[in-house]
Amino acid sequence: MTDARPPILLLGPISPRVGERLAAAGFPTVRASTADPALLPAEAASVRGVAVHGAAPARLMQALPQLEIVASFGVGYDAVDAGHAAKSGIVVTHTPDVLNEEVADTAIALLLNTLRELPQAETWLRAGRWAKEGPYRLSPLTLRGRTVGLYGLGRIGMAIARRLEAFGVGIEYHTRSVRAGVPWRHHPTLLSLARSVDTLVVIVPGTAETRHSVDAEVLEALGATGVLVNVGRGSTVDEAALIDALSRGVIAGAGLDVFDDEPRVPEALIALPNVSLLPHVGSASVATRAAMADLVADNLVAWFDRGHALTPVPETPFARKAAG
Ligand code: A2R
Repeated sequence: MTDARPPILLLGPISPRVGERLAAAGFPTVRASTADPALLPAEAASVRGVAVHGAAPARLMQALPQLEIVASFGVGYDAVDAGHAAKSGIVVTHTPDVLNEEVADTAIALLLNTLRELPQAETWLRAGRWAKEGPYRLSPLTLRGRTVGLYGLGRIGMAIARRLEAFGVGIEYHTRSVRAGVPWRHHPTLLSLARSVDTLVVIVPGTAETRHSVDAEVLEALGATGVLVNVGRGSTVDEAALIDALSRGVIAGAGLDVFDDEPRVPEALIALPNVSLLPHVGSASVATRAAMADLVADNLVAWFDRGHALTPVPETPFARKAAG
């Protein structure tokens, strides 16, 4: 027999579909706009699950005495304190796999936009300049003849690599451990990868280890024709070093979907002509965001109905204790 449906806290700008799915399954929901414990609704005392898009710090978990599960929207969960959750016996879930192909599509689009200046060419047309002034300029950069280094070859990295194979470019990668069953050259360090390729695609999680790992030295190693694409986390790239490298021609260009302090993007980056910038839209289609919302809700339902989350993060591989 399952327990009476416990209240679930919907936190941050989470897809309305999560609340709809939970309500349809009989869970009462309460809302909070931020993780600030002082702003939690009175029902917080009885909340046993949280669905969150964004930050779930330790202080939030501490303010919810009955909390069993934090279901995070998105595959990256760097904003959720999974270490604290693990110590407290709280399971954290995320939404892997359902966004792999969408994010990989975005990565390829951003790579091509950066190299071929397609957004600028469209702006040229829309401004009437094609008719008045003639064709848009030839793009100095091309994907032809490039070797792409993947920094990260997990679920999404593999989906990007499969696409890149079809584009006929060289592929190499850096991860901490060699990935079995792939034909591409592994580099034991990011610097070795950057020295070997001219195009670096970042698709690693935002962790203490990856923080600012794409630094001045790595950018220098990419070289003057080098292009950086980041669809992982903004924290992985040292933004000040990147702006400096782009301004001085140390590398040729960058395509960024993620930033260090979203939604604030440095003016110095926006002012550069050799960048293509997107507002973190990697997984942002109606269909993929719906699949992610469904997985958030399904994790909560599975936890309270069957005692196992569907997609827990590695730090919290818990099963639910029997009630009572
Ligand atoms: O290092 P490994 O062998 O665990 O490979 C993982 C790699 N990775 C790293 N590579 C080098 N240095 C590190 N410190 C490091 N930490 C992790 O990143 C693996 O190849 C890849 C992560 O793959 P998945 O866990 O399957 O993540 P997924 O679903 O591909 O998403 C990647 C990230 C998310 O965490 C969000 O931040 C963003 O993409 O959406």
